Amino acid sequence: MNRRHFIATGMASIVAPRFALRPSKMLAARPHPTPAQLEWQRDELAMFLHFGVNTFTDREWGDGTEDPAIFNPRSLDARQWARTARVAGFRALILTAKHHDGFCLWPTATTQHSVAKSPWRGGQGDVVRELVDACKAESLKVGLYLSPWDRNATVYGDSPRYNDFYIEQLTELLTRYGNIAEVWFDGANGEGPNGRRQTYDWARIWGTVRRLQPNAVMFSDAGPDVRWIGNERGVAGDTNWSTVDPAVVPFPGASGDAVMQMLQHGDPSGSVWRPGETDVSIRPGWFYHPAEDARVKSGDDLVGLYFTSVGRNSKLLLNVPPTRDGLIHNVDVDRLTTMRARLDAMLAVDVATGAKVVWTPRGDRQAMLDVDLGSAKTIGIAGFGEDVTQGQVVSRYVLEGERDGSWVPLSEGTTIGFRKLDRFAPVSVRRVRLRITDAVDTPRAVRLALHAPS
Ligand code: FUL
Repeated sequence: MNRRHFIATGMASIVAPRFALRPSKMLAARPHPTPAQLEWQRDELAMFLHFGVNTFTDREWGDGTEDPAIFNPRSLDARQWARTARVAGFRALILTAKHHDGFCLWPTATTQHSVAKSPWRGGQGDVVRELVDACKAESLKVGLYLSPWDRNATVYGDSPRYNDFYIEQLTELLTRYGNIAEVWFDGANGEGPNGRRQTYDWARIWGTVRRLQPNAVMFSDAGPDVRWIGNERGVAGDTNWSTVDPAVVPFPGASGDAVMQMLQHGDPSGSVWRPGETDVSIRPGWFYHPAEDARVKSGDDLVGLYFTSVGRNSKLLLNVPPTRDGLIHNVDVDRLTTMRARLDAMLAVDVATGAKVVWTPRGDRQAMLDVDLGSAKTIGIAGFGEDVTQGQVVSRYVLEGERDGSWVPLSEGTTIGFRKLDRFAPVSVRRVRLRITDAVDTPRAVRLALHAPS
């Protein structure tokens, strides 16, 4: 099932609330998404592409001393990346335009450590341009990762000078290539070649992105638009609020238990809307290593990641690193195809379509959604969604099915947010009900979808 289908069927099956909700409650301004944040979440899946000199040195972190001549992806075909992504249901590609080694995949005026000094396309190549063109052809959005940590730049650690250098790189990327949907700021911040540490001017960096690409979302531990989910295993918090207290994670790379808690779970009383993005690699490493061809995650593993990210009010940013030839490896393509086929088989049919659905508010913090399927149906997966345009409020719920005249629990949980997916033991039921048993504000009608067991 794709996102539009979920929303369309879920919304269609909801009958108008039995009681009008009090307008004063509904207008209380809880934090809620900007149009760009909402679109980012609706997209559900983005593909991450870690590619650069590390692809050729077989390393995960380059030290900036690489000879640009090693970068020579003879068969590079960004269209193959984009096609693979689109067919598997991804809506955006995010490329490491520069990783920690400082090697730039576009011909920048800021450093010699770039594709312009490589034999690839006779030194005339531009991976960012090829990515942008391929995404346009396949109707995908483009995102760029520009590592703040730069192990090649001699000015790194001379904070004002490196901040100028970094802003110049950012400006090139944000003015030469049309619309950029997401700018990705990594939290890794080590020492530079001169042993000095850099103090980043985040206010200036974020301000530059806002000015040059006002519709882009910015990712980092500290947002400002979307936050890291706190691990690289592909697992969002089972309790996952899209609101955070910004003071707890003041800058990218901040550490400590409170930071990790905030990234993983958010905060129901947080003042800022900053939903979590879940990044994980299809392989053990972020970059391509031939030795990992036999360790690519299976289609079922990827389905599992979808449930622990998209299915927990997050977004999945799945890394699929191109090979030294500049292509996504066949094994990875195969696993993505399997993932898409399984997800479609599981979620494409909503047995609650056309069901009689009644939403009944119960006081200020509770509500009930009654669903009559008309006849007994076997279900094993449920999807829920709040109208997050008004904020996220549900903090506890239970889904029940009627069996022999009594209600039995099928699944229960805490937060719902934009989308929550639950899997449970298959059961044949005609009636189900979703009881919202607690919320941080008056809940609005929740979307519901029901699916056969996988
Ligand atoms: C980390 C980096 O150090 C890794 O190399 C990778 O880019 C990952 C997505 O973020 O912080």
